[in-house]
Amino acid sequence: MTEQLGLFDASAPSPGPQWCRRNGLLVRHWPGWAADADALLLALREQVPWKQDQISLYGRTHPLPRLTCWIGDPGCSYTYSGVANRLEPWSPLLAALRARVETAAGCRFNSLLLNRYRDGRDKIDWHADDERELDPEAAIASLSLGATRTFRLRPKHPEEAAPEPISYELGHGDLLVMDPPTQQHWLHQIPQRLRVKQERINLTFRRIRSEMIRHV
Ligand SMILES: O=C(O)CCC(=O)C(=O)O
Ligand SMILES: [Mn+2]
Repeated sequence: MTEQLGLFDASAPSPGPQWCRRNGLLVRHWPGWAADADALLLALREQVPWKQDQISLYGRTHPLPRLTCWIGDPGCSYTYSGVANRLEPWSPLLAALRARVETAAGCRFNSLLLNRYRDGRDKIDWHADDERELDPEAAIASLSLGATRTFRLRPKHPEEAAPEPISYELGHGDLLVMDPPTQQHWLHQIPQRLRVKQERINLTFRRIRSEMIRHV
């Protein structure tokens, strides 16, 4: 309770994260990190140019089961699951949020993927954020707003690590940082939760490798 109170007092040091270490995995979790989570959720719902992409799987196209938006510094394009994302500029709100997340994570970011899960039917399947554009030396910092959803991690090669999956219930305002080399050894997902009727917005701050930034 004392930790919770500290969150709303700008002069108090913010509580440290809860750490999880396994073979090839390092995760830091700050429950309730964003004291302004309500205002952020309302603003992002309205301000972000959300779109629903189509992905190609085995020659057929399907709508992605969530809405997305890709934000970044100039030249920071990014492709995943065959989807080439349209680059949007940082809004003042998101630029300020990036600075706060960088301070907590201790890492610089040049891009941001936003996901909007309209309800518990929307999801993201098992994957790692290990695309060639991403800097493997950088953390991935994830801020959750809105409905609480389960976030699971499991090793890419279960024979090399503890087989039991790791699970977080990510709530409104939680910050979770996946440090290197987590993306090289572990996968993560947000499974469907049909009983969840509220929406959730998630922001993952990332770093595109400098040699992949297209200077125009
Ligand atoms: O919504 C989340 O918590 C995770 C999103 C994610 O893994 C991604 O966008 O790559
Ligand atoms: Mn991911």
